[in-house]
Amino acid sequence: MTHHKPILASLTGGKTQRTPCWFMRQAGRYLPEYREVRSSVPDFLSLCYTPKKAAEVTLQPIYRYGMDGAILFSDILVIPDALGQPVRFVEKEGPRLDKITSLKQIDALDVSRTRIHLAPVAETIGRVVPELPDHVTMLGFAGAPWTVACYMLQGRGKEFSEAIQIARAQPALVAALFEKIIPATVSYLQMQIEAGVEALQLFDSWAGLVPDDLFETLVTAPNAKIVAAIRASHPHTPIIGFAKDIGARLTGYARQLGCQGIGIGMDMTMKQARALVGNDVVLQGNLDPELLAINLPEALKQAHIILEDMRDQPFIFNLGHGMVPHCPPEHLAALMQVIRQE
Ligand code: 1CP
Repeated sequence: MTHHKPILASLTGGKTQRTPCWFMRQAGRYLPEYREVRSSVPDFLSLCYTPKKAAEVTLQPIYRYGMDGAILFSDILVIPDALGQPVRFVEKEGPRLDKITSLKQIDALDVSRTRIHLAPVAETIGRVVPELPDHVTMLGFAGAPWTVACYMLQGRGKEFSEAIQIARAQPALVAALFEKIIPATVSYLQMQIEAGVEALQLFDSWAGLVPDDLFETLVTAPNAKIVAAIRASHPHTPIIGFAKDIGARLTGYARQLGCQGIGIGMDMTMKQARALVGNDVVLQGNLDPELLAINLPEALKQAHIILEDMRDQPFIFNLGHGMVPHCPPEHLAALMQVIRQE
C-alpha cells in the first residue's frame, strides 16, 4: 500500500502524486512568529528543552506553508550537552563548548544520561504528532559523529581545521570520542522513534571538509554504524543520510549506509547526484538557500530545473542547506507554489 504521506511514501518505495517537499531549518529566524517565541526564552537551548514552545515552532512552518514534513525543533548539539559537555549559544555568534582535549574528559562523558536529559525532546514530539495535518511526515534527526565531534573538539563553529588536525594527530582520542557519540546518538534517535517520528535525517554537515584518507574512519563507518543500529531496532523507520558536499565520495557513502534517502548539498547538480548513486535511492535536495533569499526569480528558475531533472524519479524537494535568517518568508511561499504546480 502506498502511504498517504508523500515523504513516507517516497522513502518506502511508493509512488507519490506530487513531489514531496520540506526545507532544512524551515523553523527558524527568518519567520517572525519564530522570533517572537524565541524572544520569550533566555537562550536557544531553553527553547529546545521547553516542549510546549519547541512544539509550537515545529508547527509554525507547517501552518504557514503546508510542506510535507515537520522537522523536530531541536539541535544536533543537544548530544554533547546530554553527555555532560555543556553547550551555550552566544547571540549572533553561535555555539560555545569547553573543548575536549583529553581521554580523561571523554571517559567522564556519560552515555546513560542521554534519554533523561533529552526527555523534553520526546515530549515535544508527543505534542507535535497529534497536531499534524494528515499529509505531514514527522521527521526526527541527529548530527553524525564527525559533525558533532567538530564542535566538541574545537569548542565552536566554522572551518574546523583544528578538529581535522586533532583527527590526524590523535586518532585514538577521536575514536574514543566516537565511542561515546555513537551510542548516545543511537539512543536519542530510538527515543525519537518511540515518541512518534516517522523518518530520520542524519546531518553530517561538515563531512565535505574531511580529507579522503580519513573519510572512511570519520564519515562512512560511523554513519553506517548508526544506520545499522537503527535498522536493527526499528527496521521500518526510513533514514535520510545527508553528508554535505562530499562530491564523488557520495557513491561509496550511499552504498555503505544503505539508507532509503540521500540528501544533496550544493556541490553538484541533482542529475550528477543521480548518476553517482543509481536509481534505487530517494534523492533529496538541493536548491541554494542563499539564492532563494536574494534572487527569487533565479531561484524559481533553478527550482524548475531541479523538478524537471528529477521528474518520475524517487525525489524529495529540499534546499542544499538550511534556510538563511535573511530570507523573506514570501520567497518560500513562492517556491512552494512552484513545487505544488508541478
Ligand atoms: O537562536 C536561534 O534561533 C539559533 C538558530 C538555530 C536554529 C533555528 C540553531 C543554532 N539551531 C536551530 C535549529 C536546528 N538546528 C534544527 C531544527 C529546526 C529546523 O530545521 O527547522 C536543525 C535540524 C538543526 C541542525 C543543526 N544545528 C546542524 C545541522 C544542519 C546544518 O545547518 O548544517 C548544525 C551544524 C547545527 C549547529 C548549530 N545550531 C545553531 C547554530 C548557530 C549552529 C552552528 C552552525 C555553524 O557552525 O555554522
